Amino acid sequence: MRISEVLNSVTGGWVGSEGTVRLGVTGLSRAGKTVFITSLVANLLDRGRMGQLLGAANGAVLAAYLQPQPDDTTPRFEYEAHLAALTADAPYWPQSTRTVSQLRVSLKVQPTGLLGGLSGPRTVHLDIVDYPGEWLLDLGLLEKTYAEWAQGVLTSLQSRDCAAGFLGVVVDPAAKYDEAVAQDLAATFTAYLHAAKDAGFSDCTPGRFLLPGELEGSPALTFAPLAEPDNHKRGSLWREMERRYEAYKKKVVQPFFRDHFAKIDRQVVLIDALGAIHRGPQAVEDMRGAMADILAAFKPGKVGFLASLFGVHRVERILFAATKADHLHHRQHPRLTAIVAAMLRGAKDRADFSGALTAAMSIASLRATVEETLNHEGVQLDCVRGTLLDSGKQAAFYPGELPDDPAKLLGPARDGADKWLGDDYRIMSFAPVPLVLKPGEGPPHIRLDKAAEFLIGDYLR
Ligand SMILES: Nc1nc2c(ncn2[C@@H]2O[C@H](COP(=O)(O)OP(=O)(O)OP(=O)(O)O)[C@@H](O)[C@H]2O)c(=O)[nH]1
Ligand SMILES: [Mg+2]
Repeated sequence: MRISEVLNSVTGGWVGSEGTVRLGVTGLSRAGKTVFITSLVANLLDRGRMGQLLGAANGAVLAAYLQPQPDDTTPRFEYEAHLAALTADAPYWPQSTRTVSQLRVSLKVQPTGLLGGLSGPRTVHLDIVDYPGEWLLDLGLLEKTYAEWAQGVLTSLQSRDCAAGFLGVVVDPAAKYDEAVAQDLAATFTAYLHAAKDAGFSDCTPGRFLLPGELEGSPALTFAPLAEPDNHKRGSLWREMERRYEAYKKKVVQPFFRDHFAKIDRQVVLIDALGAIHRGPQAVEDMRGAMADILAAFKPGKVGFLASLFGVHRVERILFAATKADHLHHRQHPRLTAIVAAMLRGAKDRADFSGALTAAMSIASLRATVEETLNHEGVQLDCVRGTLLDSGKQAAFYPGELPDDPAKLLGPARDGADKWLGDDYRIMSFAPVPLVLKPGEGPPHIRLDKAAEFLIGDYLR
């Protein structure tokens, strides 16, 4: 541990007039992490649209600026490139990102309140860490042996159509290890994981099989679950698979937890709830499962276990934010939030969670639509209008009416329905709009300021 980390753990992040808060930003792929961080940072640098972030609204935040990040070996979040994409004359959404990255924003804060005036300004370093939600799901592997993991996976595969290819590969786990067989098994297992993810399943471990990055083809990513044979002698296929599974835990999962997860103070989990609602009840139910799995990573008991391994400290606040709320007229936002809040409650029950402060919200990191009410055959429809991503044409769009009572969606999802009764929920892909920003204004958003207030507001007063 470096001296600064020791000091941080003793002082809660404050050393003299400087403090550090680490904000983890995660979510499954395409949830909206990159757009969230880019817009958050732009709106912290220019705070004209951050009225709900108290420290920005009351002037306690005197200045904000980008600084070199503290971790020399973590890639920097490519803020400038992503912002350039979103603010180009013909704006476009940033590229998909595949690894962990980090950015430091430093804020100069003059504390307000009774005693605030007595102390001088202090500096809050906000270290934002972007990492794929898929990596969090690997946490469970640390507690499981290869035999336990393999048995769990093989059991869940039995009922999944997309597993037919992998289950069709017949090998004798007790046979002598053969690299060609190992590679074939790993390839068909990886193909299964991709198919399972596309079908909306969330329990797709090992997460790095889906996002291998520079580890592609390495032995730590060339294994698959095998039934435990009575006899697994040295040199058997089973033994080699076990060894690679342990290498995956040690060389891939542990470093992620030690270097990134272990240091997070505040966490936002972004979820594309509208996308899941559009895909149907099974996707919604699966999202609830994924939220429970993600929340389980922050369970006090689990954190205790990890702390004994890596010195993990407790995450104090977790926000579950439904992204892309600009696809809905604001009249429906409370309903979207209620659905996410109900999913969060379900996830909390399943994760047996009582730890950090949690909240649910609907946000749009970058607003790409305007609202419009149309009269359709005598009925008023609350629509959103934007530029369609495919055709570049302007269109007004009515996504359908979310129910008042979240149980009307979550009930059928839990009961295994395969489509919604009655209403259908549609979704459109909108392109970002060309922006004309006044001095001091960040990009337009919906409730990004409220999200920031929940996550870091207490540091900025
Ligand atoms: N309308 C709208 N679309 C959004 C918003 N945020 C994200 N999107 C859409 O969601 C897509 C994914 O957003 P990203 O921020 O790249 O998502 P990510 O989680 O970083 O995705 P990966 O890097 O692939 O894991 C974007 O390309 C947009 O199409 C938003 O605030 N409004
Ligand atoms: Mg990204």
